[in-house]
Amino acid sequence: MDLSHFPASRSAARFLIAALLTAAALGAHAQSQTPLTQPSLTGEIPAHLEPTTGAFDYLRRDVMIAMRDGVRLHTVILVPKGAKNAPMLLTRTPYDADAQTRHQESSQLGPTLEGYDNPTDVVVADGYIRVVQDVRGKYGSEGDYVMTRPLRGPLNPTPVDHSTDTYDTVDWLVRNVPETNGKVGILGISYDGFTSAMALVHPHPALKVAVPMNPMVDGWMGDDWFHYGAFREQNMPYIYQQEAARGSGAKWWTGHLDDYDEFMDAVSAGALGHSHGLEQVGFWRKLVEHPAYDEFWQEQALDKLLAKEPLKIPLMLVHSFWDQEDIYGAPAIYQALKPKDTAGDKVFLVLGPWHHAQEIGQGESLGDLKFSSDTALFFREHILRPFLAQYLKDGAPKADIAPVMAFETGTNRWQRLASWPAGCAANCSLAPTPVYLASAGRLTFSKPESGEPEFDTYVSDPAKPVPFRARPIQAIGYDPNHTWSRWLVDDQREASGREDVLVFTSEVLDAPIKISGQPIANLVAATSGTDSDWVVKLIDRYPDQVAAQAEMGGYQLMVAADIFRGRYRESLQRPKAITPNQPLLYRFQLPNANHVFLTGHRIMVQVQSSWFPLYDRNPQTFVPNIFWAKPGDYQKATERVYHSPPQASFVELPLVKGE
Ligand code: PG9
Repeated sequence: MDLSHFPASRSAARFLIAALLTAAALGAHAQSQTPLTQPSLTGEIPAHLEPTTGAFDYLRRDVMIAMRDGVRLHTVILVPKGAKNAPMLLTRTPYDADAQTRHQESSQLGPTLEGYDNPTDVVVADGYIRVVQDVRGKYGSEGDYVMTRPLRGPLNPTPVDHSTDTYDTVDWLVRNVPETNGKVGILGISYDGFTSAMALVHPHPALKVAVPMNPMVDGWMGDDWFHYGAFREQNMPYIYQQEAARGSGAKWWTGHLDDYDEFMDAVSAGALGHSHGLEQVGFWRKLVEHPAYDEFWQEQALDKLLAKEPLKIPLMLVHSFWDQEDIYGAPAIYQALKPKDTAGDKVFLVLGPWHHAQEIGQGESLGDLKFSSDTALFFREHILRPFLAQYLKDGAPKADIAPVMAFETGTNRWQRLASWPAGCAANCSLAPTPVYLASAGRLTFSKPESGEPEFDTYVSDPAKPVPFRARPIQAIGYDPNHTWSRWLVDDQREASGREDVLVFTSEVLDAPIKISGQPIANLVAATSGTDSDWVVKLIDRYPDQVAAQAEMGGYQLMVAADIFRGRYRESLQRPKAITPNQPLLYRFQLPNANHVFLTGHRIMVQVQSSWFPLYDRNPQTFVPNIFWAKPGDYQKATERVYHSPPQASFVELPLVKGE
């Protein structure tokens, strides 16, 4: 044996040799005593590994917090090391609190949080204690999961909802996190924006501020599930994955590259769901039972519910103009709550040029659109950060932000506004102004005249629905190779070349035109069928050549667009067959815009009858429930869009005058 590596001193070497000899003797003895057996080999993975986190700049605590009904919710608390009197920022999520607090395995809080839902720079810079909780029934939390669980009441007979769970959580946090100053803010995006808004109902006294970003508010009117009754069938995998398992185990399967083919082959959304066993999932059964705007939807529309509650804590609603998922929610809550804010110090609104959730990422561009600066960084640094600090950090100054901070697209500048819609800070007014669809593809500010052709026509064929974007159409996804997030800014040029899309274009503008608020589609249309969808798209048509950005030459940018299911023309609650070939008025609001059509641009309106496969196909034959339409129900229809003096179709623009 080479002892050269052992202790240098002689006595130590002697001691070591003696010890080795003794051990060998003992080993020989043991061998002679015991019968021959297999050598034992124990598992090497410890029952529990205690991470050594001495180098970390934060402490992590995983706790189970008991709610009033005894159900315990898994909650991750990340405390910056050395924190004292620090405020807490809470998010309540169905998307895995563990994953949201382990985006990267890092010893630093920033990279750990970087990702969904976390305005990381604000959290880190201002030393917040970050708290992320699994909602009941998902991931580490106990209890039953219900999709966007309604408030206690007719739809929820249990004693618990997101408002009570927030209350109980906040109560526990202020008693059990020694590093806190006792002030809690809640924020989150989308679903987590919904849970943040739910926290406004009977808030705990320690809850000082809420920031619902891109919240899901009314699943039927214009957020995730339907838009005016047209079903967003590309969300079916989401429903499956969200409810087929408590964790992330369930994956939707497909046999197609192109979602267009997948949904065409299935025929109806109901049939596709059935082929995937989706009826095992509770929320899917509710969806297919409630295709109309009945009590089920009305009684969980959060804007309507919040309108009935006292306004107790300040909130900032964050909205994205090109939100591909929840384009309805934030402005709807704003409209519901603003009248209650008599002192003007509680309801704040931010409107940015973003896709869903882009405000926590890069905000210099969206698709081909460029905004001249990082608008998302500006939001976080100059709007969100001081706003949160004002209510949560001891001694922080009042934030220097206006009640409405709105980015003006086209000119690319932030505006400070007193309310929404307002158009400008002073000396201007909003004048709802119709821009008329006219014959020969014209769009004019003057009413159509008699003697012109009375309508334009096209054939809507459910066998060839208009794709909502260029094929092959990806499934919804958020990886870097997914472009779903930016589809609302896709160039509409391809659609405008189709026989089944009507296009109306203004003259080249010789002065800028500014709109601020919700344009309203006012379509006088007839169908040869007994049901029909109507899609109206308000578009900024760029000049044929754009000097500063060549790829924008002739670009057709949607500024506001939506779909309306014709059967709900008279009542959103009770669908009715359409009388064939009769010109009828379809009037519906488009999403909010704060946009300048610049000199040299044109205003364009496109009309079509499908937006597939984001929205399910209307069979164009009236059936009681489109989820269960049969192949034979899908029929071609001849559509007419009228532009005669007594039957003028137009888009009412929220025009800003006199700025
Ligand atoms: N838009 C997603 C969603 C919200 C609420 C319900 C269902 C889906 C989300 O991003 O969370």
